Amino acid sequence: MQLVIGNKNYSSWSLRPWVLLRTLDIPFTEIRLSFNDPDFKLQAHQYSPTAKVPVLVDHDFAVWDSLAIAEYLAEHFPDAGIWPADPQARAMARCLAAEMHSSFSALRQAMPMNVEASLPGIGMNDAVAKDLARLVEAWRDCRSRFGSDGPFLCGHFSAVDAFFAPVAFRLRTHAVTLPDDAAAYVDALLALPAMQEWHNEACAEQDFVSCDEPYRSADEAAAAWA
Ligand SMILES: N[C@@H](CCC(=O)N[C@@H](CS)C(=O)NCC(=O)O)C(=O)O
Repeated sequence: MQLVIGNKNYSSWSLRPWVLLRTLDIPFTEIRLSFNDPDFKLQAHQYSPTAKVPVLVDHDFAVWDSLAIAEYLAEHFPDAGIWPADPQARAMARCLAAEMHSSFSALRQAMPMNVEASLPGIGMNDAVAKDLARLVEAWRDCRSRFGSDGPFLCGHFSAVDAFFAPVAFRLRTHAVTLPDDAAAYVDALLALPAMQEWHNEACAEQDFVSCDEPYRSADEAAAAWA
């Protein structure tokens, strides 16, 4: 299996299946495309009809949406723990992954993933605060009902945590202050070996994408990366 991804510094959608595969030890080959490459669209279109990343390629079959990738993996690796075993925990995990997939637009827009950057205080506004309040409530609710066996939303790491992995980087980059329980969950995500691997590779990329860097010039980013 191959996973086609974008820049590790910026591609929040790519991180979800990548951290899921890595953390659950499912072997795959990574194909990284650069958003800076003038041929990005052409290259991505070779794998997906949407010309977007991520794409999971299984022989000649493409799955081009992160939620569909999680479900495809769950069907092909039923013992890998992609979703929690308990039916109610599984249903809640799916609700939260779907909510992350379709909501939190203020947070996504104002605090985009930029792994290597430090932008404390930038991006906060009323709509973001509302998204954050919902995140804290959702995490607390899931952990209190299903999280007793470990630090993740349903105890053990599963797909729902992979869906919130980009949020952990966003919150760290923007130095968002959280209640203790939410901060502990973010710390657990950031401490995953796969997250540390992604972080190190993102910092090593040095592939500045100007439209994703509204607060810095290319020179400032180059200096930060040096
Ligand atoms: N629904 C898709 C969204 C994929 C998506 O928007 N990917 C972005 C990268 S993070 C992309 O490929 N952008 C490049 C473009 O639109 O040209 C998923 O869940 O995988």
